[in-house]
Amino acid sequence: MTNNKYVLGWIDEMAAMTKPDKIVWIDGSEEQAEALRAEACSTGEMIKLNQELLPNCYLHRTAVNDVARVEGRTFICTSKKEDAGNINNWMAPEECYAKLSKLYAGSMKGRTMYVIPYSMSIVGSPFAKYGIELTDSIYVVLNMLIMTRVGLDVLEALGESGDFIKGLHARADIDEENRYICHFPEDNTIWSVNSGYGGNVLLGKKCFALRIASYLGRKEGWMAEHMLILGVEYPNGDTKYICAAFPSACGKTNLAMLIPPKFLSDKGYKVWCVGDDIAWLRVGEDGRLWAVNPENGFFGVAPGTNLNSNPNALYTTMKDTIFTNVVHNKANNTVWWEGLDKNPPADAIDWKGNVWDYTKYNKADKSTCGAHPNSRFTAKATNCPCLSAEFNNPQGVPVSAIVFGGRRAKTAPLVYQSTSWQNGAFVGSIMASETTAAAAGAVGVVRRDPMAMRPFVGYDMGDYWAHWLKMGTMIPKAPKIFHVNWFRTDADGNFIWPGFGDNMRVLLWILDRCEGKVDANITPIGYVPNAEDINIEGLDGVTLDTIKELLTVDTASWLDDVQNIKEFYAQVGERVPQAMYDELAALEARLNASK
Ligand code: OXD
Ligand code: MN
Repeated sequence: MTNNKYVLGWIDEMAAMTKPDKIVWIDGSEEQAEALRAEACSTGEMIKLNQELLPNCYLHRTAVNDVARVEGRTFICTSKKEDAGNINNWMAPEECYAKLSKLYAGSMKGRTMYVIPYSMSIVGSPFAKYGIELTDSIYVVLNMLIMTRVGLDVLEALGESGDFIKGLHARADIDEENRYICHFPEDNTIWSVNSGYGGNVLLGKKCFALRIASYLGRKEGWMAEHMLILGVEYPNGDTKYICAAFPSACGKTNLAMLIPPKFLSDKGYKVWCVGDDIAWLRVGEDGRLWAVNPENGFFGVAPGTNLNSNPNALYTTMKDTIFTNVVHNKANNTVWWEGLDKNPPADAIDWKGNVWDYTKYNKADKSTCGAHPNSRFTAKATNCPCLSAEFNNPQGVPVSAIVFGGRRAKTAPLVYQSTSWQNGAFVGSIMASETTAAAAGAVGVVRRDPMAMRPFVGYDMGDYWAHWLKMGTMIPKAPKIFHVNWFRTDADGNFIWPGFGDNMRVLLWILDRCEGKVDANITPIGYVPNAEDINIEGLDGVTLDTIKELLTVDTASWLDDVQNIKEFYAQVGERVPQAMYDELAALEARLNASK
């Protein structure tokens, strides 16, 4: 397959440790993929679904103890602890290699090691980075075939170079006590063991495209961010691009595939999805910031996806999709999940593989769900009805606006604009979400999740902020930076803003600001719209007064937040850039002055 001595030497070394019976190279062909699907079905690893209703779709169940990313068992292994920082778990590289080598030893005996050459972004693009994942799981191979660009052209593009990310994954015993997701950014290496869950084992995604890539981006002068990318097409055919970062459960996939309200689509407005999870950003020769989605598919959360919340996602999953941990509807051999529709199947198997009685389902008790709350679909980007025509453009798309967002019941207004790149980076650094009454635990507890990257920065968080500040000096025509909050509630805890497709109204204000087409009010936190400038045409129950309420800046709750931010900055530690402290002090002073 290749004569690359770095590739071959490394595979020999890993095989000597894990001792597979066989080594199989994945070539990206449909014939090989089909043979692997058949093999996975013959062993029960996957179930072939109704091929008339869901062509080329399969169902997989993970082990019951293995259903999500495990932040507590995720490590950044830099030689110096302080380079991993206080927010990450750290282990010394030699200690980690030694510990995990024992877990890998002989773990592939009786099994096959698959060699997956893959590219994040289009092979040959200035953004592209190559990886090879070694795994003993067919499920991983089939997911990687959807999520990344796999094939022999990657080996050709790599040539004789040793510049690739070495990923090793072994299922081992799926033992949660010995589950490790470890990153060695100084060695371009990822080791994952004892898991079979996507976020821990599809090494191109969080491990490479965020943790290792953020480290490389700092070294090489670019950025790897936990951001969706969407294009807003105007009736005259112009398209403007927005990147947006939200913590989990804040609707990133929904925003990326938004359907505009009817009065806007009637006029010719459209939204195009470039990506729903990860953006790689580089400064272009024209001085603008350009973005690609390095992935080739969507690994989306199934529950809650339906014809109202996200029809585009639902259509995307109707062929060529692997469903993980959803309900199996035995009557017609299809799938179901909570929030899909109001017709739970009567003859059903739950995500654990047990008979599921939907009449026992109680919304407040997650253990009665048929689908795991983090059940997923792995679906091809090219099956998405609103996929951008620029998705495969190796140069990416020019970014007009960066949007941060969180789930805040009171503090953050519907939208505000930062006053500069530095102030925008500060707004990103203080991003947060609050727990709601819907989740177990205290209401209103704030979790700070800077740039939605808390679990994904492959080095010290303070250094990451410094990199953001430095990038600002390298982009002559930098995007404007905004913050949105779709989740403000009234006195009874009801959401005030309708969200979903109506978020388009806010995106249009954001893009108007980028073009200098609309004025705004300066407040202590930044620029807030004039209520009249958020278009409420056709919105039921939302008046100008509602918008005014959504745009208020409550000084007292912001001053409380400032105290919480100070605690968080102290936790991030010594490497928080002085500029961030200056921004924080200036914010506090402006809030006090406005009392
Ligand atoms: C996540 C995901 O956990 O995208 O952020 O799966
Ligand atoms: Mn994500």
